[in-house]
Amino acid sequence: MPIDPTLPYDDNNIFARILRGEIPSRKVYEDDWAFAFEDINPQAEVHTLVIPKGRYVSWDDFSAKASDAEIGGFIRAVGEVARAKGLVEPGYRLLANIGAHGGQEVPHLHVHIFGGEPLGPMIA
Ligand code: IU
Repeated sequence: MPIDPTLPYDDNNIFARILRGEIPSRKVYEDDWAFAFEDINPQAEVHTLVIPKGRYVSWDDFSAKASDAEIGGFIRAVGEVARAKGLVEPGYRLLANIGAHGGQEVPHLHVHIFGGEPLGPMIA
């Protein structure tokens, strides 16, 4: 079920629990601002999720409420993950779903990194 991105942050959402280490994940990167792990249902040869450590439901509240340091740190981390996975050449795709029309299922901001193969025009 797509989530309502205007709802308050739920500290028990699954990605909050992954961040706290209560649920295992295939971690690929972590720094002060972000945590990255492999998607459990990959839609491409490489499908990694990057999440901020802060309590943000979606790109909407993140872009509105996060500090410049959080935003900068998170965006830099997304690039670090892509570089660490060797995706820069021949390229990759970033995606963030927001709310019902975006098809967002988990109420903690996540950026999908897709790559490792030529991608079609759209990917969920
Ligand atoms: P969405 O943008 O909210 O639609 O994407 C949620 C993603 O989280 C989706 O690709 C799931 O496969 C992925 N995921 C996960 O990696 N681990 C989980 O425990 C759950 C979802 I629930």
